[in-house]
Amino acid sequence: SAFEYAPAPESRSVVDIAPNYGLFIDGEFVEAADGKVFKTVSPATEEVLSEVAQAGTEDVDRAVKAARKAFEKWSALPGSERAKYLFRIARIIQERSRELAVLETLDNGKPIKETRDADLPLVAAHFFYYAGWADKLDHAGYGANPRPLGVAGQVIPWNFPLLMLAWKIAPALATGNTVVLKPAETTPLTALFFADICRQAGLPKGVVNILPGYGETGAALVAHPDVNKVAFTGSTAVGKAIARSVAGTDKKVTLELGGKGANIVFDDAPIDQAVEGIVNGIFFNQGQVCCAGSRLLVQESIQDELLDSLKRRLSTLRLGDPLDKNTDIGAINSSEQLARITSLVEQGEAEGAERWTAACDIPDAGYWFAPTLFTNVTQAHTVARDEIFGPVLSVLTFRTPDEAVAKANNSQYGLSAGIWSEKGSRILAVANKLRAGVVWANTFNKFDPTSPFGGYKESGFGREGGRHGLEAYLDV
Ligand code: TXE
Repeated sequence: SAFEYAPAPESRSVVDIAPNYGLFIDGEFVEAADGKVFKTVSPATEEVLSEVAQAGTEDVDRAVKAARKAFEKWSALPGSERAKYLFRIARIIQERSRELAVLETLDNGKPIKETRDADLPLVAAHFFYYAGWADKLDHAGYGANPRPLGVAGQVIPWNFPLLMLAWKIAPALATGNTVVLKPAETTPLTALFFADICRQAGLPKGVVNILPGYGETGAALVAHPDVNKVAFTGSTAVGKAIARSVAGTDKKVTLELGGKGANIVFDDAPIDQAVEGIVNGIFFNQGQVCCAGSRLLVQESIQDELLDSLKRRLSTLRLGDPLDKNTDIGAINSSEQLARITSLVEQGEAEGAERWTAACDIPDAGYWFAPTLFTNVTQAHTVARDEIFGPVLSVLTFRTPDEAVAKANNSQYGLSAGIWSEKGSRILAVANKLRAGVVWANTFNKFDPTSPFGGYKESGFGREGGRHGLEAYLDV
């Protein structure tokens, strides 16, 4: 390789690796220029997991410079060479997936069942998928020389820390860009573990840089004049602020923001299957999912039957220790997020929606919220409009397919929707009228690296995943 090869460090256990990471700049873990650190806690126990260096403006500058320098050589490598690094990273992720799953569950609070069976396999799949593209770009209809944009500044949230990193980093590297990524302040650990994987894979220094920090660090990264591409996943408010901050520049930007997905159940739907889909749609990852099916639209004639089955099913969900393999509902990621959920639920009650909450034992320490339903909900209710980002489902009814479509589309967001019906013709007709980036039929929250993902309206713009995800990182 044209680069200095960084030797692989000894493989270490999570216990050794959780504490006290530095920033990852130019292939090394380093202290912040001003020496600042912050603590990350387990949301399930409130115990401090580790102290992590906190990147300031000077560190952002250092990291962008490293990425810029690395860009010259990285972008000039043949795609087949970049592919080798990505395949190597994908394989190491698979080999170390147990450590990564445990660390993700510790830092985020989500059940180990999910990190093990959903997050980690998807993360590896994403790297394998984009590794496969790296040597085919010249032949994919982009013209003879599709060009990378340069340095990508990427800011990600805490709900799928490692998966959002994969969505951002894999296509950027495949297309020859270099990266400075800021993980969310409550979940920096797996991104830093990933930095170690980059070293283990011998990735050239400076191609990937990881800067833990708060919103100010993200804002400094987005505003840095030598960043060419901004990719953000997070709240709609911050997404709008980022759009404003890059508006006067030549930076390209993709935004993946909030959602209020409608899960539409018709009277001919297989009820048991629909109940599982509704549960998966809103209680997967405690509902902290941008494409969650947080609005249930049920055809009036089956409302009672469906809600009875749903409540019975919710009463069987096990809430508790996220590291227990039998746990269904883990901890809410932070005290701030718990406060946001609690306040929106109180508002729902105050506005007259009817609340039902599954009976379960809530641990003494940590941040928890029991599975909750609202019935008697109208479209004007806050719980039918605002993203709650918690295990809270708002139930509305409809009589005709047109009414279902109108209600589903009556949202500032347009990220996801689901349709449950035995009739293929009905599914296709309704799907075509929904203004949502993804529409699932007789399933929900299914992801695949080959599918583009992104929103309509205030859910953002641009697509990640699939062939479309490459275009966000190329000039053609
Ligand atoms: O988001 P923020 P928060 C929604 C969800 C949730 C709400 C608030 O409804 O309840 O947003 O969550 C970084 N410039 N989603 O406060 O602040 C921040 O450090 C640049 C939906 O956690 O948007 C973190 O890394 N970056 C969502 C990331 O942005 C800034 C996932 C997201 O945090 C910044 C998360 C700034 N000015 C929340 N301010 C989804 N689409 O999946 C903060 N950040």
